[in-house]
Amino acid sequence: MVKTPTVGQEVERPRVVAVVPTYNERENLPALFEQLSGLGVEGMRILVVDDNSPDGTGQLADQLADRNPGAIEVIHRPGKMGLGQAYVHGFGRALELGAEAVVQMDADMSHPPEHVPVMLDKLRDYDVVVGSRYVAGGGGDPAWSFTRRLISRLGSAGIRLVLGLKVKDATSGFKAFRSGALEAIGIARGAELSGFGFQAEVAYRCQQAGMQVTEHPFVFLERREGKSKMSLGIMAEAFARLTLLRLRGYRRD
Ligand SMILES: Nc1nc2c(ncn2[C@@H]2O[C@H](COP(=O)(O)OP(=O)(O)O)[C@@H](O)[C@H]2O)c(=O)[nH]1
Ligand SMILES: [Mg+2]
Repeated sequence: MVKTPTVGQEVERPRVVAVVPTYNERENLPALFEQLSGLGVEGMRILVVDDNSPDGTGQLADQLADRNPGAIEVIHRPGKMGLGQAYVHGFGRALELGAEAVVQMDADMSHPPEHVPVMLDKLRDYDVVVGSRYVAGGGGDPAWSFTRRLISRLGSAGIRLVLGLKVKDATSGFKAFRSGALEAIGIARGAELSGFGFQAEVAYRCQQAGMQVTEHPFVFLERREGKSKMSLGIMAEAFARLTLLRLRGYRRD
């Protein structure tokens, strides 16, 4: 931890910020916090971005923050504004805090925390490390049905085609960034897509900005607690919007 003196107080500058958006993740947050803080990553702060979860996740996060000063910080937003916007908000704060690296992960334990140290190590050689189900050693939840697998594969393949994306796991929301990469894509100015489309948009913007991107294999685990917020409507909208994003990208080239 680097201590940065400010007027009248000392603010600790975290080296790594793990941004975790939450909406009704009461059952998952304590375990995630415990696992992440048990990794021994030096100077890591967990930044919870809660959208006023009706189940009280925000208050629970506050309690964790009170008990563990400096290890966890909570952004409270007034209502549900979508996962993409929550990440934009959290990334902006992480850059403001002066972190060297930023980790992006969901609160529902789908992204196994034990991969975080390796992903951070790989940032020595790359600007962005994408946790990937579709490189050797990675995979979908073993409990997924054939249909679920097919949808995931086709979705990713379709998005890669639409965007001309080199990353194989186009919709992965498990990533590590050098802060410079988030600055290079101007993330603080916002994102066009939400939901899983946001993940593809960020991967595309990193590629367009000439960032060095690698994929790190992991096995995605479906949430055991709480409910998923994915829907067919979200999927269709994401495809339409990503197509527009690509067309605009062409025009700029
Ligand atoms: N702050 C915030 N977090 C959200 C919102 N929607 C989803 N999340 C969180 O984003 C992560 C991924 O959501 P999830 O429903 O698991 O998506 P799925 O894995 O694609 O089914 C979880 O940590 C959710 O709690 C939202 O509107 N606001
Ligand atoms: Mg999930």
